[in-house]
Amino acid sequence: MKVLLVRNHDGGNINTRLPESLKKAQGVYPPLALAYIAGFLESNNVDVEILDTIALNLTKEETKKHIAKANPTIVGVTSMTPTCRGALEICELAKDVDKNILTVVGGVQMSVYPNEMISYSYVDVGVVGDGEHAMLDIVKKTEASKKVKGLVYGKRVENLDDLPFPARHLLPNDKYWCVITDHPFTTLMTSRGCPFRCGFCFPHDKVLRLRSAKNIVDEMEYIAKKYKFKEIMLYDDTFTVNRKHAVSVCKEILKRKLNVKWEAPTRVDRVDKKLLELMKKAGCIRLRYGIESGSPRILRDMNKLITLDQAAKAVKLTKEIGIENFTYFILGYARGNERTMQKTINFAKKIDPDWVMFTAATPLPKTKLYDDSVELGLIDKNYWKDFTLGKRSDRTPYLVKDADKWVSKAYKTLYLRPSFIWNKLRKVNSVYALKKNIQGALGILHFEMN
Ligand code: B12
Repeated sequence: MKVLLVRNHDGGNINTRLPESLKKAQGVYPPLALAYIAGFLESNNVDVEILDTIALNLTKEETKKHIAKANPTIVGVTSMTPTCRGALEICELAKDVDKNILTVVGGVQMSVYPNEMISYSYVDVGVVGDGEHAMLDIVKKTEASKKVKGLVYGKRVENLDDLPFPARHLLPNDKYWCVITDHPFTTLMTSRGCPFRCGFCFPHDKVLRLRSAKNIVDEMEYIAKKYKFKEIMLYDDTFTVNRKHAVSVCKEILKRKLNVKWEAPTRVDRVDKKLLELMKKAGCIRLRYGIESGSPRILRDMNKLITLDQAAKAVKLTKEIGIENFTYFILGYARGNERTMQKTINFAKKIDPDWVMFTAATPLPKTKLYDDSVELGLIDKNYWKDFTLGKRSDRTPYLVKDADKWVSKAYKTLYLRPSFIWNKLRKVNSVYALKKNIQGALGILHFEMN
């Protein structure tokens, strides 16, 4: 019995708000969910393989050949809503290879449109929620010649320490790269879930589940020895959401004198001087902050629960302590206008971030932003359902006129400042870093929203 887990190309993710030129320049990140499921299956003696068609840059034909060669009994594929066409493509290909292959789809999209996804004849099973136990159950039933069909609700992993480490040995680790990290890098999660309710974000899991510091640092130590990654990118929603948790992880790294460089996403209202100093000592080199808007009114609409003052202070403090900052902003939010977009660009300029990402607002399904957009008549209430069912191929509209042009303007304003370019060039310390900087710069100069 062999299980093949696949992460496929977007499959015409027409809703990405990243311009093609920057999409190419930003990098390719590991599919951690599949590595978790694979690790769990392996620890239960299941033969498992991961196929990442994005990292390997495979065509549809090559992917089909790969599936045939792997000769799996089960093909499992991960899906988000905007990338569901790519996931469906894999199920179709698998059935083309051998109609007896059991196709299983999991991932966020299954919590959004479960019935629509399994309405496709080539999708046998849809897993809603955590995939580890669900996939093992499916394997066991299939082994026992029991038929599995339809929706399966994954048993929630309450204690994340019980999970084996993600099976990174099944990933093409060298193929992952990121425009801002050193190479090679990997990703790691210290928690799952997020108690906040930002209006633009899919409220996937409100309950925060934390791993113990020991378990996390065991994983860091293990991968530092085995793979020689130069950076670890934490995939948590907000690493410092629970201050005690962040402190305990840092202290454990320091106690073991582990020399690791890591970066993490967090919130501007969840850092303070002492914590930042400790994180810096423990190897934190970069913090990513979602600031999202320079307009207090839009921040309120977003339910972001931060102030501009907090944002400016957090970025300043992070710089003073010697940790790089990466800030995110959304332009063209519902009820926004030229003034709010200009305010956002001005604010970004004012805080002078080390790295910044601007995206045009995308009303993802089951978000407050989507409900607001429907209410304002900006988007059809069945848009995503119809998208999932393959009934429409137009992208979600910009919620404010010319939001794409504003994104282009914002990137150019921030990245093409002489002081910014000079600062980046000053820090270039390798041919690899120079190449990536040039790639990034070309992404901005050739900017075109697709
Ligand atoms: C890290 C991340 C990324 C990374 C890496 C993505 C990747 N492919 O691994 C990057 C930055 C590249 C990214 C990009 C995008 N992302 Co993203 N991302 C996340 C984030 C923060 C964590 C995902 C993660 O790895 N979680 C850890 C794993 C362990 O959990 P998990 O993914 O939920 O997986 C579990 C279950 O879902 C299930 N499962 C998952 N896959 C499978 C497969 C099978 C077979 C089975 C049985 C089960 C199963 O089992 C897993 C383990 O229990 C989430 C937010 C979040 N906290 O979930 C957003 C999130 C998933 N992203 C989102 C979006 C929209 C995108 C983009 C589409 C945005 C865009 N630019 O268009 C792109 C798509 C790019 C692409 N082609 O992959 C949305 C999805 C919303 C939706 N309705 O689908 C989320 C939920 C953010 C949000 N809250 O709105 N993303």
